[in-house]
Amino acid sequence: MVQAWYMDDSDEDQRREHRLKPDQPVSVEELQALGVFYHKLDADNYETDPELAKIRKDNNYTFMDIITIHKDTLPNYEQKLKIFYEEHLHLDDEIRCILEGSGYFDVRDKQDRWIRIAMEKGDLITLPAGIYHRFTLDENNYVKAMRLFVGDPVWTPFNRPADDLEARTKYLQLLEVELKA
Ligand code: KMT
Ligand code: NI
Repeated sequence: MVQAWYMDDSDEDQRREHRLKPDQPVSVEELQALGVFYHKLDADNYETDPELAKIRKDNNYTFMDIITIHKDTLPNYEQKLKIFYEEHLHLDDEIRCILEGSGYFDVRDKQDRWIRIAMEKGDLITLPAGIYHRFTLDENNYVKAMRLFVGDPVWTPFNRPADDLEARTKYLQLLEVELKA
């Protein structure tokens, strides 16, 4: 099962775990309450995996590509890593599945605390439009990930503060509904 935990606020290397002491783990159910969804897939057979086919069909994820983040293969590697780690949101869901390697997605909880989600091979995650988040490689410095999208992809990040965007206000409304439910 995917591991997630609350982060410390030390400014040491972003690629380290940054666990609190004592560790404060976060469950898949707690992630769900933030609108973050997790699935485990068969990363070795993703081209023929019926579960992935179903997720794509049910959610209309018509677009799919693969991004490899490694210093020798990704153009403007250092710059891209900086952009990925700036706190931002998108107008659409961000859907990623790890095919090789690993990395961390950090998301803000309702109290604006950082949760670190350790993503490994076969982990698929959906971050809802409007959630503040960021991504970093871990100390393995390598990830190959599938990106899914509804229609023509738009990867534009809106760095925080982006509180006036409709995607943000809608996300906050969604959280409120979930809180009351
Ligand atoms: C993003 O948008 O933050 C990324 O694509 C990060 C890399 S996907 C593991
Ligand atoms: Ni993003």
